[in-house]
Amino acid sequence: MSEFITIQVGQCGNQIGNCFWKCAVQEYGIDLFHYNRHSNSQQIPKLPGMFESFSSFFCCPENISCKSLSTISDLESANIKARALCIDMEDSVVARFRKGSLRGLFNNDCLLTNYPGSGNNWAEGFFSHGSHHYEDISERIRKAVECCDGLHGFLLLYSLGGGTGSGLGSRVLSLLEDQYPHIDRLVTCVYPAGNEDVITAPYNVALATNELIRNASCVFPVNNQALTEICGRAKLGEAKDKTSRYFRDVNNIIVNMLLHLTSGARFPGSLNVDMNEIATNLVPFPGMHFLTSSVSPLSSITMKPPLPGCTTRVDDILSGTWARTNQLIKGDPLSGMVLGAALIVRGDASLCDIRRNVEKLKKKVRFPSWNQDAVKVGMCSVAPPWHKLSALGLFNSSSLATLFEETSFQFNKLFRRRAHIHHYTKVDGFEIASFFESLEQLQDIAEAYKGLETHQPVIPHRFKVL
Ligand SMILES: Nc1nc2c(ncn2[C@@H]2O[C@H](COP(=O)(O)OP(=O)(O)OP(=O)(O)O)[C@@H](O)[C@H]2O)c(=O)[nH]1
Ligand SMILES: [Mg+2]
Repeated sequence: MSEFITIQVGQCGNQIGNCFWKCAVQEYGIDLFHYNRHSNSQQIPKLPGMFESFSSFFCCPENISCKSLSTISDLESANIKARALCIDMEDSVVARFRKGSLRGLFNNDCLLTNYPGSGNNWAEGFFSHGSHHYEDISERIRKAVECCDGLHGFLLLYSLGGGTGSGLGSRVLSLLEDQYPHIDRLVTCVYPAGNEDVITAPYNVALATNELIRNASCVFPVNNQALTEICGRAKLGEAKDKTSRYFRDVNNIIVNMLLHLTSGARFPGSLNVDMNEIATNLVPFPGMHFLTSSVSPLSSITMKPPLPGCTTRVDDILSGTWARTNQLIKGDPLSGMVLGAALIVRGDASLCDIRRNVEKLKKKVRFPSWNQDAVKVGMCSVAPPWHKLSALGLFNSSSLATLFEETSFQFNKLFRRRAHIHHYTKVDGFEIASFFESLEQLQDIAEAYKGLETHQPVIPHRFKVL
């Protein structure tokens, strides 16, 4: 069974992580809301084949029958631990793992905090905290890796707009590339909405994107603006502000995508897609490994029974994966050239249903001339809790060029005036050349994606495998 170690960095990374562990536990039918067995609790049904995969996310002592686990206190008594590393350079968010309802899943080796954050400065995160904690982080990762029998990948969670997630997260990513080059590094990163209060976000985003191009195996970018709009459409959270309720709702969407993404590696299925098949099929050129994602139906993001009236029609659910409105990053992947696509279906659908919808999708997509058949299909038999069927769409599309162009544009607005750069250049280890390099890298990848539109991909020298 494939195992994953989740590494969550900074406020955003740990808030997504908080949501991730709650949903992951519930996905295995563990009652999150009742500490002890409770006769009236609305139990999530346990499905056949579910528990064989418990060790994908959790480190279980030998001789534990996972089938007998029903509540959080059962997990505690069985000494089950999350395969996780929660890092932040302040304490408030990680404290929830120490004190919250899931505290039994995290021991001290999982939790690393400091004071007082990275002040929205990538260089502080990457160099100051990154250098100070390098050995410690490396040692904690080594211990987590040692607890695995079949480690498939690291799931990294962080935002790109702040300092700790983007800077220290990038440093952890480069450490992993260095020390575990053959293990997948799958990064889910949050691009800011554009109307946020982190003035230096364009620098942090550009510097961190440069590292993502160089060191990640696959990146699943999400964008707070797209997520907010999805919440509105799914009739979640009225709150428009950055309240904890708002973040809980948007984070649920990201987590649902991640659970879906890893479902084929965790649960049985008639046509299972392992994670490495996704990268092999969807990433034809090194560096161009940014995949847009979409979840359908939107009701599956809530971890609650669907509201009456929600669609259960297979065709509606599958076509939802390529609807512009369901994308976790702003934009329409079908508006560009699609290098590769994947449809990962969970639950009750036949191969015939899926083939019919793949044909529909193919009619809407422009594929490159050298790969007209680039849709990978996965079928996993375990649907998300409360649902009979759900689907995840992944696209490697040239439409992402706009994300990189927009990032360069925002970066240049500040950099043209050299605004705020002294905060970065005063950090030991940071050189102004990193700004130029990041900008060049962003422009290169935008060009490479745009080149696909004209069927003449211009793959920059540094993306090439030599
Ligand atoms: N989706 C989502 N975005 C978040 C969340 N928390 C913060 N953000 C976004 O993340 C960016 C700010 O980054 P943070 O994660 O708060 O910063 P940090 O990594 O802790 O870094 P410093 O606080 O600068 O040390 C902004 O774009 C926020 O909108 C969250 O829980 N979910
Ligand atoms: Mg912070």
